[in-house]
Amino acid sequence: MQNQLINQFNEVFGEGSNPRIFFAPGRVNLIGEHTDYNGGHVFPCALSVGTYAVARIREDRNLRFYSLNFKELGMIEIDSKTVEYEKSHDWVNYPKGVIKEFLDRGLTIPSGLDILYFGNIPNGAGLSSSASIELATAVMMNELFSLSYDMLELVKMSQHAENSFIGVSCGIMDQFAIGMGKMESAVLLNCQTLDYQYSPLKLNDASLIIANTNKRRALADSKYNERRSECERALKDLQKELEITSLGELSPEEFAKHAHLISNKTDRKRAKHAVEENHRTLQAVKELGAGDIEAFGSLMNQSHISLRDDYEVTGAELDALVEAAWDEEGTIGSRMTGAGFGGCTVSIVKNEFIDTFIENAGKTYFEKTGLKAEFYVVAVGDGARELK
Ligand code: NG1
Ligand code: MG
Repeated sequence: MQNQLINQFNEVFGEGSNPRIFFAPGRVNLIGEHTDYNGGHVFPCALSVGTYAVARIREDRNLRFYSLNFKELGMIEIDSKTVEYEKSHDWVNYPKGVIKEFLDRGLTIPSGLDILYFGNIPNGAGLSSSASIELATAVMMNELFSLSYDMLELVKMSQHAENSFIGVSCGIMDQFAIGMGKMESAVLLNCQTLDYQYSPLKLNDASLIIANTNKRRALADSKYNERRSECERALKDLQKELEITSLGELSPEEFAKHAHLISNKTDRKRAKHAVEENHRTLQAVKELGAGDIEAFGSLMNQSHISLRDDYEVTGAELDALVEAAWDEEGTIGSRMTGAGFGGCTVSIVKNEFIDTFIENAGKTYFEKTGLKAEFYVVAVGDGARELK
């Protein structure tokens, strides 16, 4: 893979000194959905697929970008002193946003760069290809210009780039999982304090399977912001009597006691999900630690039901694929992952049933929706880094 990327780099940018290769994974969230921006916990892991950024220093001060995934856009060249958002630059806005973060922290780019990107994460599926591009760029800048920011700082810079440059008000989960991920582990992150702890993903004789509904998440952006506002309103109502700064601080019991303070019925349901999902996430990590995979799986199922009925972010396709998974022998748990409305599900399936799971769940899903699902047996990888 690395040699192939170098050859392709040389084809695009011309021969010269060997470029350096940086990699950032995609991520999948196992449980803790729509909790990050509510000050709750999430439990994602980094994947072995991700984004490669292959880069070489130039003699002038220009930045040249090229993606093997978007060849039709061709090469985009900008002056490193003027890094601005441009709609027509499409995917290049992600690396630009991150580079801008470095400039805003006082970096004068000492030399230009040629950068070739290649990603093997399915696009628009909720596996965070965008955060992956951001972290690959952040690590590249940090290493090439010997800037010595620590990974947590690069994570925050990438999230800030997505918020302010791209304009998506995402929580910190994606960038954190991608920057801080660890081989064979998932990470429990408190999104309010940024305290975190790794948990070995010991699934015994079972594996994680991601299934892409192949329903693009068209509505996700607007609904995402709508859910955020609903939760903010619910929090404001609760704050009339409770001294809290986020929904993540409440136990389900405390919430039940004070839920009547939330005047709007819909807001109440959204907040209920956020509080209970946060609690489920903590419980799930405990069960995993104790080796009770079945209990972990059952909490994944409950998470899906709550996202379907209370948070209302699943949609026909995600529901069909999860229900198909629930019906299969060997399924320990299954739920939607990411923002919802389309994208992927994540399941835990006993190894001996993986083949029949893929065949049968795929068939049932197709019969219900007319869409073909794609399945990936997950390899959990390390966080963003230079490949040497
Ligand atoms: P996805 O759908 O995987 O991009 C989004 C948010 C996360 C989190 C989840 C819901 C972005 C970039 N990411 O994830 O921060 O809020 O939804 O748990 O919007
Ligand atoms: Mg994204």
